[in-house]
Amino acid sequence: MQPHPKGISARILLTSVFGPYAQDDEFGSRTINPMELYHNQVTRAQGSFSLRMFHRSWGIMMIQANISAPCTVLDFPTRNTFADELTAHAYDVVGISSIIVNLGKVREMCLIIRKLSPHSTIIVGGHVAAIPGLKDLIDADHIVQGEGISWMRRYLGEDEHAPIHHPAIVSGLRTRIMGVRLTERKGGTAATIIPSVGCPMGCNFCTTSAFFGGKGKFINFYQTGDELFDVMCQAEDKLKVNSFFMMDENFLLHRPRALRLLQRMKEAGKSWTMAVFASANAIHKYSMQELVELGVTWIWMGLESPRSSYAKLHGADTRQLTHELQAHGIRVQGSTIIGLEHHTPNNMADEVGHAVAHDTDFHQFMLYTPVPGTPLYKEMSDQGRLLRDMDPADIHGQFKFNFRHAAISRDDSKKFLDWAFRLDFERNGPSLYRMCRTMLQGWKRYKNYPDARVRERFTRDIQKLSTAYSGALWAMERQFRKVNRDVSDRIRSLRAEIKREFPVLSRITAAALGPYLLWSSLREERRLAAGKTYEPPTIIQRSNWEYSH
Ligand code: B12
Ligand code: SF4
Repeated sequence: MQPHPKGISARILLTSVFGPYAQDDEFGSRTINPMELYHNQVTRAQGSFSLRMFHRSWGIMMIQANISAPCTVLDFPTRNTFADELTAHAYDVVGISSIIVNLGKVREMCLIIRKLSPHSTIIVGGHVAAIPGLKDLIDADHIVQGEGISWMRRYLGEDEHAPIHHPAIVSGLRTRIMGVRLTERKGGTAATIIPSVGCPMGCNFCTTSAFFGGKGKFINFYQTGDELFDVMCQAEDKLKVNSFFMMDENFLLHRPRALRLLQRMKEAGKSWTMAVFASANAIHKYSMQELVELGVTWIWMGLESPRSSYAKLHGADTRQLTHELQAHGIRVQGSTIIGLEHHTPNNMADEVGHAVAHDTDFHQFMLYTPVPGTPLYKEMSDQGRLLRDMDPADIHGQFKFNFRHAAISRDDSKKFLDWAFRLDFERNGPSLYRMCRTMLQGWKRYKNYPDARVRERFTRDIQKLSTAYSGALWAMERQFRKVNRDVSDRIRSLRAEIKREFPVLSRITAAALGPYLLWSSLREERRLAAGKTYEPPTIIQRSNWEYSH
């Protein structure tokens, strides 16, 4: 790669792909593939109880924060705002960030750039770069595979090994649940921290692991607990937060770093909380006390199947582990793959039943999906089992298989997937209820804990439970009577337990807020039935800009 002749004087536009996203169109948007984490792949069958929120495009935010050139990040543009931005400023470089599903949009954006800003150099990065032969499918000048900060620094003639500066990132925006959009106040939403990219476990289907080096490899932005502590202090200061979404594929795998972070938190009296991704084998490296003191409140954990052979599950009874974590107030988000090699129409009921029996707080189901760059993709390709002529826009794990499964048809793959979501919802109830149940367990266990940091964070949680969440539970109990009487009864007994702990407050808020939330969630059900979808707002952020004119 030849560095850009203008170096850090080059004017850079970094953009995500254009929306709207949650609708079917010729560029690859799909109604079932909205730009939302929970509603896309976790709570999507939960109707008005689904947790709705958007997440910024962190990859380009990280790149922007680590280059000295004048740079604009354009997040969630429409085709028009993208065209306007291109023509309003003479960009030397336009970088597009995309994943594989959005290939059609990248192709279109390259065409738009060539037309409206012909002198711009086009760089395409993110997971889309793993598509074999991509350079022949789009009109770009550079296709960047893997880590982009160091690439962009090299391209602009900067020191690629300089320390990584972490931007202040609010983890989610425009959160909605039960038909109500939550107010966005400073400090109200967790900060996202990205300690590393990739995962050394190298599960055969895992695209993030493969993209950043595969088995045994990953890229650490922050090696030590001390560095991480400093980054978190900065976010705490700028965003006034005490909760963090640790965007690291396997945060707990790096035990010395996590324990050093804990030590620093203790010394500084930080009552922080953390949502983390971790594999079962990594969680087992910690005692419950360590996790609780570290502030872990939410763990995203792969459950796959008791019969799968993934190293990350070795020695793990994931059901027992889930219940133990919940008993310590840690919300568990399980993740289960539908369509593993050993799955058949005959054993799917047992396999999904096993997943649902975990009774996690949240549960993601995802189709087994060979994606370019992964060992699974190579294996399927070598065996001639990949389906030809599939639109990449439909390969996102929430539609149908993109390969020939030994025992399950393509159409049935979707039926099993949809059924898994439904069963989890009907048997276990809304995730919001399950989360409340775990929070109460945590509070009861830790309200008198000797470490004040821990008591403080459980108190913060319980304040929500004794107020707003009490109203939500009141409404859920009523609304769920039609779906599953047993779940409705369980919600009622949770409410009774909360009332015993907070007799006055919970009663008042349930009475004041409950009927409103019942009404708003029924209204939301009607809107959803009429096809209502949600889109993220377009966001523009400029850096080093004053020097660029
Ligand atoms: C946050 C997130 C989302 C957000 C979207 C945020 C957004 N604004 O786009 C939400 C929740 C909405 C989402 C949705 C989906 N996602 Co998603 N998502 C992630 C997640 C968890 C984190 C992404 C992230 O910020 N990582 C940290 C940053 C630093 O890494 P990065 O983005 O890869 O960026 C680095 C490099 O890729 C590169 N780079 C990135 N962009 C650019 C641009 C340029 C110019 C250059 C030079 C370099 C470069 O440099 C960056 C720094 O090193 C990843 C998993 C993961 N751990 O990465 C999945 C992931 C990206 N999502 C994925 C998928 C499949 C989806 C969905 C289809 C849902 C699904 N069924 O799984 C939908 C698609 C929605 C849509 N309509 O587009 C896959 C992509 C697979 C693939 N090979 O394409 C991933 C990898 C998860 C996985 N393991 O399967 N997602
Ligand atoms: S443990 Fe999770 S993040 Fe790591 S390789 Fe396996 S699936 Fe990917």
